[in-house]
Amino acid sequence: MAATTKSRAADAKFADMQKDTVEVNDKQYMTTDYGIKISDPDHWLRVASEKNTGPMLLEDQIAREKIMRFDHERIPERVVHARGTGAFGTFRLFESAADVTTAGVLTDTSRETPLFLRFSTVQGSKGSADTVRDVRGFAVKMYTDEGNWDIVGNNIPVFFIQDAIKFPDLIHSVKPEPHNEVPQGQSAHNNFWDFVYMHSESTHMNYWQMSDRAIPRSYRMMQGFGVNTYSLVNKEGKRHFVKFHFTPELGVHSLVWDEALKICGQDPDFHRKDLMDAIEAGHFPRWKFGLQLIPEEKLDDFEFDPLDATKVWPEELVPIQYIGELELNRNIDEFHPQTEQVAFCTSHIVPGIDFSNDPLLQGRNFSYFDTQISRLGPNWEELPVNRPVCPYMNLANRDGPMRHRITKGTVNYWPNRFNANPPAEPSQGGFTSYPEKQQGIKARALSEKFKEHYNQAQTFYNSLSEIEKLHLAKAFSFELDHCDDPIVYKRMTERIAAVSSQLAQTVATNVGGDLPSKSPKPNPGHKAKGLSQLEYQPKTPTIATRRIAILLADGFDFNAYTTMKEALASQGAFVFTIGAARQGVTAESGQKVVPDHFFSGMRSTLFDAVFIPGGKHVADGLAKNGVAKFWVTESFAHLKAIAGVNEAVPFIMKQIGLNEVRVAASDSALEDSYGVVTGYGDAPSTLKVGEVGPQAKG
Ligand code: HDE
Repeated sequence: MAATTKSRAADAKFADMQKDTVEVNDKQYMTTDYGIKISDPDHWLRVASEKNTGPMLLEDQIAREKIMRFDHERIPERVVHARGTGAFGTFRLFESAADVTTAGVLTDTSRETPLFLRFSTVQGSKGSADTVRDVRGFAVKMYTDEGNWDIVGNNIPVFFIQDAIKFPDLIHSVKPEPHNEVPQGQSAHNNFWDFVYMHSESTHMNYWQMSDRAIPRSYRMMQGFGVNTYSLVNKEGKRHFVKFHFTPELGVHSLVWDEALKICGQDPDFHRKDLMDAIEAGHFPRWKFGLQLIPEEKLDDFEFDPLDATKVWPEELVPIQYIGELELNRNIDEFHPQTEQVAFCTSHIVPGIDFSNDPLLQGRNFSYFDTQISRLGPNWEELPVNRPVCPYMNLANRDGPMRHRITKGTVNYWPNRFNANPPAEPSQGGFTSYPEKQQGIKARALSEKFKEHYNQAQTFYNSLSEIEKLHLAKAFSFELDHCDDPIVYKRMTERIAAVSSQLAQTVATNVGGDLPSKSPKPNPGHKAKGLSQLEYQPKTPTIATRRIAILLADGFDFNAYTTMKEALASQGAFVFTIGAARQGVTAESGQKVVPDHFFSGMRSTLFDAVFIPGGKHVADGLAKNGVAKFWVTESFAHLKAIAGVNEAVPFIMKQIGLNEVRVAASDSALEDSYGVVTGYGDAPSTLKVGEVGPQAKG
């Protein structure tokens, strides 16, 4: 019973999927898979001796179907990106890119293209936690009028390796170690850091991965990058190289590490639920879609090779041109046939788009199709979530296990005497490859510029704010502290010095590496645009979909509670009442409120902010409850916004260790107040940023 569907008349994919959708209801009798009605689903057929203790009969075809079906109900999990969640949505184009491509999806501004987007983590298995430190997958399947177009991207714009042949080694090194299958959901172990030390090309990616980008607050608050270089070809046959960008409307936000670690245990499905809840509530997440373009003849004009996936194209040199928008607006109805069976291929492009000689992309183009065959079988593209919305048919691509479609006719080859299923001319929309001139000898080699590995890592690090740098130092230290082989953590601190000797000193001190005396490569201090995530703030700040907790015990101020709750909910915030007991708590004025959760059931880590109304409940309840006190202390430690009125003010101050007015209200008040807002009188109008502490009374 899928209650979360948001139907959109324009969504051709939604209509298409309906053909294979059934509703569970109380009118349809239970049947076997071959259709007979079942009368007793609870007992296996047996020899009913006097006391019904006789043997079970293998003859029971109903029981056998059920058990054997169950025995085979898993498909192999993805070898990487096994843990994920997805949703349907729409792509809209605001500005035609007809000057650079013929692709309808990028030129026809009247279209709405349906899509499916799957987010994922990379390292952990299907049942691992959402908030681990990891790269996030950002895989988009657009069901365009000319066929499916997949952008199989990440939330980080660069990658660990330059050549696809190293991918199995990279993944083996980061996955749980072979002798003990440890650790799950993290790269903090010997093998990973051993491998990346041996690949200085990974350095740039390591910096991104150790930054706050790898612990996002929400899938809705991350960027998406195509990473690899594709081509766009226009109607004159001119080629531009292109990188694809998705920039979230909500800005880029992260958890703090301690919080991320705790959420792994407290709510391993945190990101899944966050996405579904937002879509369910009609707060559809949106990303601006942009292109970075390099004309073919300019490919050699850069000090780096634009086809090297360990490098970004600096925005100062190649600005992003935003031309469209991606919106997620419909939750899935069932996980397995949709999110689990969706399958992406980097090789799935539509006319007007082409590949490049990016050596990582070329390898990926082989790998994805191959892995889908192993995961889902050769007919994987027939599955409802994977099939195109445009007409499709290929006489020769047929048979194989689980073929679903029935193709009528007497021929299964081309050419045939009936001219059945003919190819299309380019003028009729047939795909043609860009006629790139190629000449060379066979060699296992990369271009000269691929050999430079540190410049962009330095620029990335230099461009971070102080707080981001601090987090990065802690992340490197955490990871290397989890390596117990000295050669691994000692060598890695040496490598860190190639980007920043100061950072290397900090990390080496923490983890016991050798203190590098000088950097193997001077850092000239270059900075660039678009690298610090603090640059990505929402245009219009919003609390919509932010989770806000209100703490209550017996004796709270009912008026302050309801006024604040309504004020927050009216702005689209998700407000939760957390109380001493789910039995109910009673206000000073006698009203009873049944909280959504009790203090230990739902921790501060799962919320963005906390409010405490005044009333006797503070002294009589909260101040006597260790978990309630810790709620406030922990919220403060995780940099959450905290608000309180009247009796709650001294209580909050005590838990966070502040007891004096910090600043008067000013532009920088919010920052200087540590995100604590307090007031006396009627909430919420009384709450003032920057008036921290009981002395602010007045
Ligand atoms: Fe993947 N990758 N990858 N990858 N990748 C897979 O395909 C591979 C790479 C990415 O939600 C697999 O369907 C090779 C870069 C995402 O279903 C597999 C190489 C980027 C997803 C595979 C790379 C990615 C995958 C496993 C190096 C960012 C999840 C299951 C040459 C741009 C898609 C599957 C989903 C999944 C191979 C490198 C992103 C094995 C060989 C770079 C988001 O085929």
